[in-house]
Amino acid sequence: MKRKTQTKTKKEKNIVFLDGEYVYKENAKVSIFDHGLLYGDGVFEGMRSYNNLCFRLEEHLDRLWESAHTLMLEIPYTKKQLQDIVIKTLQKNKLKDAYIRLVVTRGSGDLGLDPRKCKKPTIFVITDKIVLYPDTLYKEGIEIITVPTVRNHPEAVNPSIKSLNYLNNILAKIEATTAGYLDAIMLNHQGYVSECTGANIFIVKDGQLLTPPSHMGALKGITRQAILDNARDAGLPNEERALTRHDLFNADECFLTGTAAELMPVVKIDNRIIGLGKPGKITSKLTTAFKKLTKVEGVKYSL
Ligand code: PXG
Repeated sequence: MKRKTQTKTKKEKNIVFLDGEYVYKENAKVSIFDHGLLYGDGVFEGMRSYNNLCFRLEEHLDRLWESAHTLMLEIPYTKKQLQDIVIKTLQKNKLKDAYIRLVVTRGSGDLGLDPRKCKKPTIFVITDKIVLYPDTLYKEGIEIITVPTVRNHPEAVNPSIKSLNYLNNILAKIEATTAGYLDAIMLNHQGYVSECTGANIFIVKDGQLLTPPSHMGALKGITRQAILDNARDAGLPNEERALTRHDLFNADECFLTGTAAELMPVVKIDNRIIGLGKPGKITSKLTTAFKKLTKVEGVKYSL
């Protein structure tokens, strides 16, 4: 009996990478003086692996580097080194299918917000089993609302920076969940549609696939790009275009995209039924094409 318990505990121990070392998650500690914690000063990526293939890992690292560059945060590894660290963390945890969180903070400093006080960035990688959304949401589609909190102005905190400062999105999420909805559509400071709290948004109108351009306040999502690539490959007309709430309400189809959710059909927005009120045909085709892509695109690893 005792032996059985021990084996189980050992098997379940999760290993994370933290500042050059692989440690058990209960031993992974960062300082309360870390500016990632004190100020949200840092960047991150949320990634996913499918059957030993880390989906578009290089693209995620490119985005991480771009976010860090804007914040003048120097990552003390090469992209290749960080890629190897991600893969090694997955291997150590024997994860075929995983959710991966890669975080780079400004590091530990004093209580002033001047980043020069922080001598070296804190870097960690967490890998874990992926928690999937219930199947019914994909089959039936979800209902979401627009909320009062507007997306960050690009000249304040540019939404293209995937920073640790998610308060803008969290405020919108609170507004959605307190109203009884799963997610919120955020409008930008001009009233145009930007994105959801952790996902990009697409519509289909008259056979054309449309999504807001990043300068309207959308993160350049890796899934978003994969969908645009698939549409281009399939000859499906597509465009990055400014969208209003009116455009959403009168769309034939609507769906959200993100690493965790993949493609999530949307069937009602602010009480208006979208299209036929059920997941659309093009959404379904793009879902199939995306699933295919997750089988072939990325960095392969063995366990
Ligand atoms: N917009 C925002 C604001 C995001 O945070 C996306 C769009 C979609 O981007 P990707 O590259 O994932 O297609 C995101 C990504 C989570 C979680 O735990 C959130 C994201 C990614 C992974 C996990 O809620 N957001």
